[in-house]
Amino acid sequence: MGLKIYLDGKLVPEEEARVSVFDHGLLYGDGVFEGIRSYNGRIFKLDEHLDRLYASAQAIMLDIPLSKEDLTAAVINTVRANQIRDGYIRLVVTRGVGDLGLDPRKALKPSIFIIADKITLYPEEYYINGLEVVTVATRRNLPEAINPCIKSLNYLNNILAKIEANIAGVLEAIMLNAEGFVAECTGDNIFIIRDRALITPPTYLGALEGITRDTVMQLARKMDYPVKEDPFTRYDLYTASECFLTGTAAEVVPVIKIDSREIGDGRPGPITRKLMEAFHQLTQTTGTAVYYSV
Ligand code: PXG
Repeated sequence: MGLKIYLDGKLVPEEEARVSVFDHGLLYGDGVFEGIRSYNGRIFKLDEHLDRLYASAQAIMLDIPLSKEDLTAAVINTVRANQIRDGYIRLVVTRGVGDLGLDPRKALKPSIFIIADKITLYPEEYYINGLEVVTVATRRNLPEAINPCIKSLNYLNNILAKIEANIAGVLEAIMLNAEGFVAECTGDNIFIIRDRALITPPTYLGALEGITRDTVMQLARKMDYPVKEDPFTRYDLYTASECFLTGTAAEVVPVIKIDSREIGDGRPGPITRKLMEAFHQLTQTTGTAVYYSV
């Protein structure tokens, strides 16, 4: 499609944007990434995404070879070079080229690439009618093994859960942690609503600190809904009055059926719909400007 890709300091045509078969990002999933949206010529929550990227890199002892300032400029330039207004940005930092052993010390220079592309939106019907999801057998990674707060390139845990969702014929899977508490979905955080209060699992149970999750919590507090980060189980899912998922790609999407149980009255709930609208407003009015006149 003729995209220009940022690769290690240069914008190159997509046909030339290649990484080595010896890159440890490919060989071992050794690297970190972010998925970011731009709306109407502005990059949404860019600062927060970059902070999380550096935190993930810090946790795996990966030195990102660019300052936050320079990386910010690289993201903005890539979006601008591709003339994207409403788009999806994938920012990836790999351990770089090493040898066939997994020792990261052999990979001397991390590689950075940025893809800015048009976004494929989820079908409108899911936002209007809500989503059906299932809980799956694959448990979310133990925080003591690979902490789900690290947004690493190693997504096999999530992919195994996604395969279970595919087999069940639904779009998302709810993953529990090893103790049976609800953790998150394969690429989304989860919220339930009970007695007007939003409840989402604390990240220490095994969830990414989602930027959409944080944004929705802030919006809900402003709208005077109580917000709690509390452990909950499948029982709490089934008996919630509302349920929704959050993520950069999905935004805020209502859930109306879980493991064949109808949630609430089986339609997107009123608080979920208010939050969807508030989130939409925020995406249209805030963010880092890419173009000189937005
Ligand atoms: N949990 C996980 C495991 C994620 O990967 C989220 C929650 C939501 O976080 P944000 O910050 O986006 O609100 C994510 C991020 C995809 C896709 O193709 C989705 C994500 C990442 C990469 C790809 O659906 N979601």
